[in-house]
Amino acid sequence: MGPERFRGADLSQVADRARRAMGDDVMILHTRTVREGGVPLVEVLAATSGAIDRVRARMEPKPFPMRMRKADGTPYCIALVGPTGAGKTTTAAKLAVRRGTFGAARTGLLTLDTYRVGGMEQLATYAELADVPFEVVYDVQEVEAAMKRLSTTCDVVIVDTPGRSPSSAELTERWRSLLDALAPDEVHLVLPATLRPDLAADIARSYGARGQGGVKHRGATHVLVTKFDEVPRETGIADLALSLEMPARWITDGQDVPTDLKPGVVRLMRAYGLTVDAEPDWLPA
Ligand SMILES: Nc1nc2c(ncn2[C@@H]2O[C@H](COP(=O)(O)OP(=O)(O)OP(=O)(O)O)[C@@H](O)[C@H]2O)c(=O)[nH]1
Ligand SMILES: [Mg+2]
Repeated sequence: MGPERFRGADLSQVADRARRAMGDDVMILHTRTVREGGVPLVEVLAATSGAIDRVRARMEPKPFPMRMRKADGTPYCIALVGPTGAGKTTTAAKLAVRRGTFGAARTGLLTLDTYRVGGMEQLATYAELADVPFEVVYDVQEVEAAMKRLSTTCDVVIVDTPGRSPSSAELTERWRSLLDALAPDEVHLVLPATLRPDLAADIARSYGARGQGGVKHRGATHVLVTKFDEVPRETGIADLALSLEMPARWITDGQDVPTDLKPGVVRLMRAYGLTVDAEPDWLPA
C-alpha cells in the first residue's frame, strides 16, 4: 500500500480515518486545506512506515559499480531518452560536467541528435566549455569507433538522443537502432514534472520496450524527472515517479548547468515530506 490521501472536516477526524484505514503506525506526510463544492476540508497524505520503506525501495537505483569502466575496457554508458523539450540535452550536460556525480570517474558525451538544427551544437558548447570529450554519431557503422575514441579517456559516457515525436516514426527508428548499437547500461526516461500523470504513463509505456523483439537495450530502465522548479505542488511529482515503477537516480530543478541536478530518491521522498539519507551513489563534488 502506497501513500494515500484522506479528507475530512478537521485534522483529528482525518487522522482517525487514516489510522482506521492504514493501521496504528500510519504517518501523516502532508497536510493542506482544499475546497470541495466550496466547503473547506483538511486533506492529509498518509502512509505507514512499512509503505514508506517500500516506496523508497521502488525508487532506489542500484549503486554504481565501484569501477565504472567495464572489465572489457568500455565506458559505462547512460542514455537519456524522452519527449521533445523534456530536458535531455541540458541534463546530459549537467551529468557530464558536474564534478563528482560519478566519483572520480571521467565522463564523456555522445549525441545521436543530428536531425534538429542546433541539437548537437547545444551539447558541443557545454562539452567544450567543460573540456569534456564529445562525439557525434550519424550512423550505426560509426558507433564502435566513437566509443573506442571515448574509451581512451572516459569511464562513463552520457548519450543524448533527439526528442521523439509520434509523427516521425522513421527518424525514431534510426536513432533507436543507433541506441541499440551502443547498448547502454542504463536508459533514463526524461520526463518533465509538469507532465500529466496519465500522459506520463502512456509515454513510459511507449519507451518501456526493454527485451521486446529480442532487442535488449532500447527500453527505459530509470525515470529522470526534470523541471521540479516549475511545479508548485511537489507531492504530485513523487506520485508520478512512483507510478512509473522505475528507479530514479536523479531529478533536475532548474536550467543552470551543472548545479540544478539533485539525487532522485532523496528529492522525491522530500516531495512526500520525508527526509532520507543521501543515496550511496551521490558523491559530493
Ligand atoms: N525550469 C527548468 N527548465 C529546464 C530544466 N531542464 C531543462 N530545462 C529547459 O527546458 C528547455 C528544453 O531543454 P533541452 O535540454 O533542450 O530539452 P531536450 O529534451 O533536449 O529537447 P529536444 O532535444 O528538443 O527533444 C530548455 O530551455 C532548458 O533550459 C529544469 O530542470 N528546469
Ligand atoms: Mg535535446
